[in-house]
Amino acid sequence: MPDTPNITTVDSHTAGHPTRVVTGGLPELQGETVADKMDDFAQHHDHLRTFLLHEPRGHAAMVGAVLTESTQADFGVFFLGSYNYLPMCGHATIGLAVTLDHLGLIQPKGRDSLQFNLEVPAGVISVRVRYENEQIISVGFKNVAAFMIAADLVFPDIPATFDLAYGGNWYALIEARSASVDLTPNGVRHAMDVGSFVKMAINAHIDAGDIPHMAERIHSVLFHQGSRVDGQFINRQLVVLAPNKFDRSPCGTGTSARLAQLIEAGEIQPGERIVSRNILDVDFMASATPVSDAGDCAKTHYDPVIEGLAHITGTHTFIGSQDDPLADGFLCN
Ligand code: PYC
Repeated sequence: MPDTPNITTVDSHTAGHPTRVVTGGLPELQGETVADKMDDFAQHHDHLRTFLLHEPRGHAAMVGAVLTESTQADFGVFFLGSYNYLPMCGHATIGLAVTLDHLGLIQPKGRDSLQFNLEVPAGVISVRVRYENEQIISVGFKNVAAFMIAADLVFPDIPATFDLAYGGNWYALIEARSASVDLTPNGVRHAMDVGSFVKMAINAHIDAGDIPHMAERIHSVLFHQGSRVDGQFINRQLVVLAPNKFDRSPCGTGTSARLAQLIEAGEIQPGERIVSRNILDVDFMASATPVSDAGDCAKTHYDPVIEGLAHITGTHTFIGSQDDPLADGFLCN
């Protein structure tokens, strides 16, 4: 670890999942777009990702958000995962909005809502923050378009039928009971074992070219269970990202992919507002409508709107020292 300036962050959680927004101390990043800045960070400063997110300063599920300037939107941000970089992250977008408010970078000034645009590596999205008595009561964002790739895929080495969909990240979606996954805190260990095995197996099929229209590897496996209670569609879900990592929140990009799947399966109507619930019983509200002009793309695209809330958990000044043998961080699987 070279000499590290003090890096400051504001930390929050969105329905249980952490977001560490970097507010100062990073080297200047080169590049015109946020995606370029993310590439510059990945090429030249990746040790700062592991410094900030891995143990002993973080953990496998920690997500970082680097706030940048943007030439296309009010703010720019790219997302750091403990293993990778994310083109989009829903729970972290909600965490970022609450952090911008905490820092005074957005202010209600007597209004009951405000809106700003955010450039993320996957595109420009719009974010609406709602207030009551100057306190945030919800953060909604219109995500990048979501779409289905394929339904009802069956491969002999994969223990359940699955669908593939995009919602800002690439997902395999599996009905939880069909894979004997229990969507409760006690079911997490088993879900991570099944999910990480399935992710590896599907990516091997994608690498081998066995799945038409799918060139990208999937990021995550989403286990879901849908029901209607008094007419309200409740989508309970758990997203597995890695063998030691699951999304504690209902997952913004995962919920977006799930909305495309539900509409295409006729289980919900376009525009219908559903509950997307995590295993901790904390909810996002979500809906999606078909995109009026999806260009020449054969798949129907949907504009998802996801709403949730985050809470500030603290602020940090991280100090790196050259004689720390674990300055670059570590993770145990
Ligand atoms: O909320 O989109 C999301 C997300 C992706 C990875 C962790 N959270």
